[in-house]
Amino acid sequence: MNATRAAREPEYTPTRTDRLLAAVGGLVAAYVSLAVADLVASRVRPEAAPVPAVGGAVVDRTPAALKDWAIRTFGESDKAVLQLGILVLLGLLAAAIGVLALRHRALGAAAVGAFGLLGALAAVTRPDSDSALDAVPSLVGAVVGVVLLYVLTGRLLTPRPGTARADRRGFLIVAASAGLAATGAAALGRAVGSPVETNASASRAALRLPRPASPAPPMPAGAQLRVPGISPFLTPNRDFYRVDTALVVPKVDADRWRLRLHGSGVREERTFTLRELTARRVVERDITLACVSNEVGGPYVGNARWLGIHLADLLREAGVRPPSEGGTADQLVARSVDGMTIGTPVEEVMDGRDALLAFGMNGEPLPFTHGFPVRMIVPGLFGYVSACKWIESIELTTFDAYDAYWVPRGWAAEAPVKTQSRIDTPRPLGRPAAGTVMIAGVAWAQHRGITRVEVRVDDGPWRDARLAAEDSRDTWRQWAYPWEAAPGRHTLTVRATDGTGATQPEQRTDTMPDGAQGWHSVVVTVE
Ligand SMILES: Nc1nc2c(c(=O)[nH]1)N[C@H]1C(S)=C(S)[C@@H](COP(=O)(O)O)O[C@H]1N2
Ligand SMILES: [Mo]
Repeated sequence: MNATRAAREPEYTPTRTDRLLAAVGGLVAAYVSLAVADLVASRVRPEAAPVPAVGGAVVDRTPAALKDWAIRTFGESDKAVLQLGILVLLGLLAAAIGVLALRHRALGAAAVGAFGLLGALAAVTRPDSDSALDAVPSLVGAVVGVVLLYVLTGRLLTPRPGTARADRRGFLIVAASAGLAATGAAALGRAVGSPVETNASASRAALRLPRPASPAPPMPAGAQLRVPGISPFLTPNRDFYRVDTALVVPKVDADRWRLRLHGSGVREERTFTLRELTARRVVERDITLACVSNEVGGPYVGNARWLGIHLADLLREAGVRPPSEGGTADQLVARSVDGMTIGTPVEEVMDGRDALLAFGMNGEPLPFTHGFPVRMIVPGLFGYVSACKWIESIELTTFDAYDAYWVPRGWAAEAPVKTQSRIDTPRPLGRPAAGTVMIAGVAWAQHRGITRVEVRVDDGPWRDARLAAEDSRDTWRQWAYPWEAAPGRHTLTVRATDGTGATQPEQRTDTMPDGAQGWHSVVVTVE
């Protein structure tokens, strides 16, 4: 191999500076290649860009415990951290490939091509990919990267005329021009906007939410306590937690969106447009949604006013009956446009609770991050077994026949919410002044309701907190307790009792496999 190269290229020994430049060349080739791939993807399908595609493949293969750790450690930045990690790794490899290319030009360029193929492979094997065209962004990027690295390395392997040194100037000119061109093209692409995004945003802006035939029952005046620092009873959309596996938020064009209903017990497969759904009997309900990955005292819970239709009506019309009425399907599997699958018990969906196909959230169409155009919401079940965002199909099947996304990853197939209570104020390690200090927060046990909240200071007796008025048993309930605080360090603990009379157990458990339990406490120093 070396002999052939030596035969074709002049005898020449690269210096350390040349090797450093070669590493830079690898980085530039990778950068330009990714920028080009992103630009192409933004024209067709942003999800098919190489980094989100590879990232998605990594997410799907990440052990559940690691994913749970990532979400606990990085919170809602977990996706950014993952993509940053991929970029850093790619950068290191790209630099190494650049150096390799100096020894073997064709092999280095081929290595860049191999990464392009990896991106293409990841893109077409994503569950939401339905076309081989998803390989195109990575492939186009790869071709550009291969050619660029080959050209750049060529500059370092060619002595500048009349000297014995590499053509570093030529290298720098090519590298800088390619880098600038790619950056310019990417900026232009962003300025023009992606057609995918434009159509989706236009369809969302054009959506007029229907008036509910059954509005949310009037919220009792006392549902919202006036205590500074307590979570507001209704969580504004911008503050509502977000948990999902989507590295690129799906931007669905509502005009082209369809919901497919099929499976066991469905008389005849049906497809609905958004217009058909919003023209049905619309209901509005306040429902609290919680994530199974929420640790005791954690932030992954929110309460919103949802607008949608009763899913059970749609199912009954299609011929579906719950198992208790002899129906054959006990699991409803919702699939999303991004390939998520979420399995929900048919019995719960049809037992009369407000299981919704929702299109409105707090008075506006669902935000893209929360599932536009339509998502599911089922009071009393954790999000991962009920709240499919960007839903595109509903299949009636059985728990025996099908495991939804999180089940083979170690999470329970069925997961009703655990009763939880959280101290919002004072904050952990807070330093309130001595005197009357309001201890306050929220407690939730959706569909069972909260009947009692108790607070304990240090090892003292449990005292009843004042409960805010109940909006519905599907929503969380605020609570407050005026504490006569004496100076010093104190531990404040809370526990709630649900509508069945069960009090939260003291013992803390893991979020895995079906949701954390245990009492929340905070330590404060009264001054
Ligand atoms: N398509 C899709 N839907 C999804 C998820 C997801 O990863 N993809 N995550 C689920 C989980 S785990 C939760 S807790 C809720 C969170 O909904 P939110 O992001 O609107 O709060 O969405 C559920 N629906
Ligand atoms: Mo979740």
